[in-house]
Amino acid sequence: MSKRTHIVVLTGAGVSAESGLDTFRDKGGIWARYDYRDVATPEGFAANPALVHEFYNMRRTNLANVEPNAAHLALAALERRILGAGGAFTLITQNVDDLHERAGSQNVIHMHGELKKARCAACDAVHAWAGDLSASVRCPDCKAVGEMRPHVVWFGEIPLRMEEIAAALVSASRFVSIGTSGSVYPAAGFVAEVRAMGVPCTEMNLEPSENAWAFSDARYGAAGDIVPAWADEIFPSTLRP
Ligand code: BJW
Repeated sequence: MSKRTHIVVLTGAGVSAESGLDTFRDKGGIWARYDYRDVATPEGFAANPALVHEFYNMRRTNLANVEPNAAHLALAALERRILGAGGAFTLITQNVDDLHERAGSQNVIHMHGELKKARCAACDAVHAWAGDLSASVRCPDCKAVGEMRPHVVWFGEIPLRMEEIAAALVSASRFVSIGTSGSVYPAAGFVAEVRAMGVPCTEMNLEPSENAWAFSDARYGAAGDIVPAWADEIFPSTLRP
């Protein structure tokens, strides 16, 4: 393993599908049941905060009843092996669940936020949040009532930690996208940025994504099958304790 090895992984909802969390755009997915304008835009939240709180409360509750799957575990094991060999590993996720952390991943960039955090729109403080949110909740910091919102990135808002992501992308020696439809920007544009620097880019998904053309190679199948197999190829015996 060369010291210059830096694997940058981008994950989307498909990596958590086998854990039992719904994806957004698959048949019967979240956007088949909810209009994204109602629950995933600042305008939707302003118009009907109770609906948005109910949507995220339900997803926070669901999260307590699921476990990381073989893909999450393989990524955490691969990170340990690569760091142990002196390489670098960056895991960027669009997911708001905490399954990568629960699988043991050490450094996860949640570019679309985290279900288990809440943010005060009045003072901007971010708090760990395990229970329900509602319009009557008080900010633990500034004590404002009705200002707490899910710490997630809605359409029209700027994703989080973009400077760290940009730095990771320019130093990547391989980019791997797992379980994302490639339909939401800026995440969907990462592959083109990295490919333009001549870096190999691999797509792993159930089916070709909307930006499949931009990758140098692809593996199609369930993340729980193809991610552990790939991790073991990159670093033989990754999955042995
Ligand atoms: C499996 C599997 C298994 C299933 N194994 N695979 C026109 C052109 C370009 C851009 C725009 C435009 N108009 C507006 C925009 C910008 C907009 C955007 O991209 N819109 C598009 C819809 C066109 N983007 C934004 O507004 C973003 N902000 C922004 O651009 O700010 C400007 C800016 C950026 C940077 C610098 C400066 C300025 C914000 C986007 C926020 C997205 N928020 C959401 C909801 C909030 C979080 C939450 O509630 O969870 O994030 S939307 C939703 O989509 C969620 C996801 O993170 C995101 C991506 O979805 P993902 O993960 O790809 O899921 P799916 O369901 O789409 O795909 C799952 C895939 O898995 C499928 O392909 C399956 O096949 C596969 N799969 N089972 C492997 N077992």
